[in-house]
Amino acid sequence: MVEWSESERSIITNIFSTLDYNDIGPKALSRCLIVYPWTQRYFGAFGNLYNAEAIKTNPNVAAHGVRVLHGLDRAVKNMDNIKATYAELSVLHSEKLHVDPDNFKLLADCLSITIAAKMGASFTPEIQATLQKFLAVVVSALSKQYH
Ligand code: HNI
Repeated sequence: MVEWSESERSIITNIFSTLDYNDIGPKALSRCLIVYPWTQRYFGAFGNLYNAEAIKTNPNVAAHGVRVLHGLDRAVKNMDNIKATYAELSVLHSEKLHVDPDNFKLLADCLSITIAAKMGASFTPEIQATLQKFLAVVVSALSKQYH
C-alpha cells in the first residue's frame, strides 16, 4: 500500500489540474513512438507512422495521447486505490492488446520528459520525485494483471 503525504497529493493534483491534455498527451505518445519505435507495433491500425513527422501529425496518435491522459486522471482521483482502479485496464492491455508491460515504463518516462519540458524551471527535483513516484505506481498497477 503506497503512502502519500499531503504535499505529494497536492503536487500531483496541481500538475494534472494545470496540464493541457490536448498538448501533453499527443506529445508524450508521439515521443514514445519515435524514441522507442518498437512500440509502434501496437498501433498498426493508426495509419501512417512512417517517420517522426508523420507520427507527430497523425490525428489517431494525437487522439490516443489525450485518451491516455484521461486514463491517468482516474489514478489522480483515486490515489489511495490505484491498483483497483486499473484492474480492468490492466486486463485489457494484457489479454486483449498484448502490450508488453515494459512499455508502460517507457511511456511514463516520455510523459515525465514532456511535462518537464513544459514546466521548465518550475519542474523542481521535489516535483520530479513525486511525479516519478506516482507514475511508478501507475506502471505497477497496469502490470498487475499480467501473469
Ligand atoms: Ni494504453 C488503449 C491507457 C500505456 C497501447 N490505453 C488504452 C485506453 C486507455 C489506455 C485509457 C483505452 C481503453 C479502452 O478502450 O477502454 N495506456 C493507458 C495508460 C498507459 C498506457 C494510462 C500508461 C501510462 N498503452 C500503453 C502503452 C501501449 C498502449 C505503453 C503500447 C506501447 N492502449 C494501447 C493500445 C490501445 C490502448 C494499442 C487500444 C488503442 C485503440 O484505440 O485501438
